[in-house]
Amino acid sequence: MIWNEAMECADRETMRTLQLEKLKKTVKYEYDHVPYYKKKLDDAGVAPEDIQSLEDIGKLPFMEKEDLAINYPTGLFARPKKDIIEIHASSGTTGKPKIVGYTREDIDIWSEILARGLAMAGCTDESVVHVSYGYGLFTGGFGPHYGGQKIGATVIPMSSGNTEKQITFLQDMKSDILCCTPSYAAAIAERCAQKGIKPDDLHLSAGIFGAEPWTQAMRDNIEKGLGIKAHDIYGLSEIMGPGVAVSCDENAGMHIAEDYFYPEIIDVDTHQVLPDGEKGELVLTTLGKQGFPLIRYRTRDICSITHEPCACGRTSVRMSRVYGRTDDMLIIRGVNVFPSQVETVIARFSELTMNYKLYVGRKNNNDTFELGVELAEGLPIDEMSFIEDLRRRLDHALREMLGIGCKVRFLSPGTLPRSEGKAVRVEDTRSYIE
Ligand code: DLL
Repeated sequence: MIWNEAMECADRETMRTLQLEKLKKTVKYEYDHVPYYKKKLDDAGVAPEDIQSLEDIGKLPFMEKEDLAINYPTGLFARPKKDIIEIHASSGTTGKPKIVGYTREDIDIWSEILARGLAMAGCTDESVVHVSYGYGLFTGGFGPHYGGQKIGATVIPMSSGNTEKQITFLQDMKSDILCCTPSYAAAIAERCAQKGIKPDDLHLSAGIFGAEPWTQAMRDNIEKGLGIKAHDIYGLSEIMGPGVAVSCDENAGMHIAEDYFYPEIIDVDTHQVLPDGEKGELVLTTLGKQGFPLIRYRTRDICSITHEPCACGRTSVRMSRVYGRTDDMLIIRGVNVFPSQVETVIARFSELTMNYKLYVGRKNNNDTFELGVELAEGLPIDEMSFIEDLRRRLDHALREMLGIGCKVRFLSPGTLPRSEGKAVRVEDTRSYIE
């Protein structure tokens, strides 16, 4: 079901006209209400009146995580405290969290975009939405909570953790939509399998998974394990939280709620705006957000966008899956490595599970790079030749994908801790050694 046809299926000209109108307002609003932003524009020699077309957005300076840190905790809020009705936060680069504030209008926007996203997963007022993202300062819980309520569904605010209880609720409350991180969905599926609970014993039809990068292979795994259709949901606290973009049944990228968020893809080095289809860093501008608007915010997330209309009927711009973050990118012996590349290789081996961890360190001034990965159940692990052959094939595939070698350690099933929120896939000890 399409929740808001007027916005999700608008023709390009209508959308661009609306976006320009909202962009002009946003720039003027920030200029008038946030002294730091006024100074930033003045220093750049740009005035709000200089924005006469959508392309003029390129004249505006970028906002970055450092701008948030400088203005900690609420220096970038555009509204007085009495108008802010909710606060969330996520961890910041400098150790201080990034604090974000919402007015009532902002919560309405958040509810609206999540209603759109949940509707993409088939949610109606008959649905039971089981939310296993953490509730609290993290935005993962409250976003789908508000969206589900807006649709009129029954929302279960489970929060994360206590997998046994999660499964009991899923079964007894006949939940049909599950919201959590993909790694937690995989952990729930694994636990169900261990308990002999089959997908048909659950009532789930769809899941909305995000907050961390995941591969198509991981998606296949979860869909099979829980007997559902998996949707990808993207967002970040600074911009709103989850719901900035959600994938529909076509599984062909995530529809950005572009009447509220204007996307650009830039080249990380030159900062030039890239055309559709090219991978670069996603830069987002909020359109209409009141409490904490952000203009040209550098997300650090790497993806591409396309304006091609989708087979589902929606015309909204779509972003690809997130391939990684510029700051997640590991530089090992001078080579750029993303954990998602390793995951893609692992997925090709039926002998391996998706439970893995990368260990990066330094020895004798050389980077060390090791992969710990759990083996599937029931393999002839006592046979030397079996393990040797597996190691040889995996070494080769990793080297081909990454361009560098990676030492492999096979782990018994169940060795690595299961994540209930965002999975920690990398342990990089290099900075501590130096
Ligand atoms: O993770 C908001 C969220 C909650 C999104 C629940 C989706 C579902 P933060 O904690 O501020 O907010 O982290 C934002 O998480 O910049 C991305 O690097 C990453 N991220 C979020 N969604 C996805 C996704 C929430 N679908 C950061 N795929 C972002 C890949 C994602 N990475």
